[in-house]
Amino acid sequence: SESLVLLGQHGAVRTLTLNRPKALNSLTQAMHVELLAALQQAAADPGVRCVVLTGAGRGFCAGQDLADEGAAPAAAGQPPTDLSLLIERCYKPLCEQLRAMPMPVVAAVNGVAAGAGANIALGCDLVVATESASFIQAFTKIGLLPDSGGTWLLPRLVGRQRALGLALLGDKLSAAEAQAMGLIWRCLPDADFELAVAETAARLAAMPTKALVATRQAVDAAQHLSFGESLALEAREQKALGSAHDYLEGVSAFMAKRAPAFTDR
Ligand code: T3D
Repeated sequence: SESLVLLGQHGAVRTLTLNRPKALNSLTQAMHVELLAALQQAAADPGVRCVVLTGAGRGFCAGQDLADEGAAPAAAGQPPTDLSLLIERCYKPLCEQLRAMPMPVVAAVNGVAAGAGANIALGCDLVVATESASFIQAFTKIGLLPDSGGTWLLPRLVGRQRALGLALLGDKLSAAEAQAMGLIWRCLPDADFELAVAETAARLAAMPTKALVATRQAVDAAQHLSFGESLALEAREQKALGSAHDYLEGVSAFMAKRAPAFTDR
């Protein structure tokens, strides 16, 4: 049977494509298994310096497949469905793996991103979306709260009021609106979306990977640190980066007015 997550490699860029287009790439347990394995494989591969997550067909990801085993609500008289099992088994490992990747992760949102699909995208390092894409915090429409990190990510990305506006009302947000409110990095024209994604990913892959990952980690850690503690964390990280090969390469290239060739990972 065909893979539920397609793997592509161009240079040091690994592309993972969610591949259940007929159901807008909504997530089944089988898909979770493949996606987590693909992320772990990319993390362990020294030839991968940037990961792109995208979707096949007209959608990015419509969140949990509501018909899949473990998600469908129990009929009256049946034992209740325990959604925390799916979260523990599937969503928590996925969301944690995404934030722990030892290289930058770009969400290339090619179409609608709904429910967990939206928040998985927002948990990536850079979110770019094609102009016909959209974001929907669909959870409350079916009686749930935003998961996959939504309650953590949304207020940090756009502030409490907009987070609640998005989460409570569950309206469809266009990619242009998402960019305007700072929910995503860029909304890009449909015509050259793939090319623009490839260029951004290739740029990230050519950059000093350890510095990029340390930057993400320090920005996230700062959410619960004082200013002084962040200064101390920056000093610790800078000490490590300053003794790595990529710093020597970066400064040498700058002095020699040539392009750097970063290799640390
Ligand atoms: O398990 C837990 O731990 C709980 C976890 C929850 C996390 C969540 O993600 S909850 C939120 C789940 N997602 C949703 O509620 C979104 C449901 N989908 C939609 O609202 C709409 O599909 C969209 C707004 C995303 C797109 O609308 P549209 O009109 O462009 O497409 P469509 O016709 O609705 O969907 C196309 C097909 O995909 C359709 O199948 P069909 O009729 O052609 O055979 C539709 O049923 C299927 N599909 C879309 N989303 C899901 C889905 N099938 C199963 N689960 C889905 N989430």
